[in-house]
Amino acid sequence: MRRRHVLTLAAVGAVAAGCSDEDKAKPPPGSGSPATGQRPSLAAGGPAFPEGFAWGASTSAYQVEGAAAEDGRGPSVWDTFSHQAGRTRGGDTGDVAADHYHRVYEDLDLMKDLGLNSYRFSISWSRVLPEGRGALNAKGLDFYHRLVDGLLERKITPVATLFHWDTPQALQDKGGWERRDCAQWFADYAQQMFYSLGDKVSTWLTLNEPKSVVSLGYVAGVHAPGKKDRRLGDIVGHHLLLGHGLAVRAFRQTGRKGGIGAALNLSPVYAADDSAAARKQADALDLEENRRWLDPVLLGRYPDAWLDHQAAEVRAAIRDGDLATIGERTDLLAVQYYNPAYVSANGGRVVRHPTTQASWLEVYPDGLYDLLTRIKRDYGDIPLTITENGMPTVNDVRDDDRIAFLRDHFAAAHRAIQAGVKLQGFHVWSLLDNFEWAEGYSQRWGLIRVDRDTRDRRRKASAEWYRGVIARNGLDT
Ligand code: IFM
Repeated sequence: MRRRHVLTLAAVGAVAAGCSDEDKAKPPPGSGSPATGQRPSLAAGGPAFPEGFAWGASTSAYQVEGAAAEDGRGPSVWDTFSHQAGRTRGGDTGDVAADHYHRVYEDLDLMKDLGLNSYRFSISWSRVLPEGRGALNAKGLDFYHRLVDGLLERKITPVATLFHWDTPQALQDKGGWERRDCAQWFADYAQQMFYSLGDKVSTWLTLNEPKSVVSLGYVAGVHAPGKKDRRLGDIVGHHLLLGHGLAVRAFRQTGRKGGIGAALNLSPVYAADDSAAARKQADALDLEENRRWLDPVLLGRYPDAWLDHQAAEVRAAIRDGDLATIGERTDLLAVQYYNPAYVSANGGRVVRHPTTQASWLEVYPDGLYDLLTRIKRDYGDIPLTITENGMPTVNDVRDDDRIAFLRDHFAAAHRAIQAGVKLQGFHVWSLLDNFEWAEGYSQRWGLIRVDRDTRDRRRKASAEWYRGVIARNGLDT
């Protein structure tokens, strides 16, 4: 059953990736993919998920809200960056995005209609604090009250992310995350949110994908703030983690009920062949992709092998006591999985599976199983929730490729639950077609289609299919 869907998607992706059938059929060497015996039992139709499983969808503020200059919102680094010539495809910006700010009730009804019981969104720091610090902007905060109240009225659990890449420009002008102070500015803002919304929001995520901020914003320079300086990026990475730890501490100090954790994008890393050299490269890449984020947050330390390779400036940025802060106990880990990483003996990346319109998104659902079971094995039984997984499709509303993709990833998640992983939810990226950063509006990641001119919404086939999954709390046959 599962295999049929993988092949459906593979056929779509292979066109994009130029893969041969022969490549597709080959199991990846060293993949660690689960043995056949670990497949889910297909009771009464298809695999059923645990009672109370959170079925959700995710968005982020800059990608959907629009209303960039309304009701006192201050600019963020993404307003600045997207308005610079040549930064985004077609010069697209998030000025209007999916116009969610104005259509929030329509979107809430769409969520209800889908049957979602969880919705993960992010708060625009510069909407609630136009200067990044100081007095709250009441009108900006009101928007989040409307959103959260609307969710609760519809029995949808709000999951709020505090930082999804949109650093207030006013703080960036002072150095932003390059400055250690930014960690405290972030924790102060977080505390204001816990006090303002914490009687209604009980699940908080501190940072979204700090790895992407470093690799795309500071190494490749293709995301805001558009710098190309690895050392600076690694310092920023440390300050982000420090901000996470300080925000967790602030959460505990407020005495608010509920849980808090970080949202990390993680990739299982595989050696592309059986050689010792390839395995060594895979260990090195695993440090960058995974352990450099997981170890400090969950174990309160950086891996020695990672630290050993850091420049003196980066090591100097890591001060006594920082790791204890970063390693503050969290209540959950939000996992974002899109793709595996294969590495050859010479350190080159190898693509083993079909890709999608987003060329970096190599489709390998078993990678999700490997990732989740690895977290359990190496980090213990912290509750996990998947806060992002999905793909862009070029089809309009007949997005059968997205259905196949999601079905295979849900099945992998289910196998992980059967293997004992404490997985509590799955949030599809994304609820709506939205502003895909440097790719602008050229990629459509939503369950709901958003017309580029009118912003009218239309449910895609995947939305209808997802509604069925949620209703039966499990997959179909
Ligand atoms: O759109 C992004 C999101 O903002 C962060 N994670 C990956 C998604 C797809 O690229």
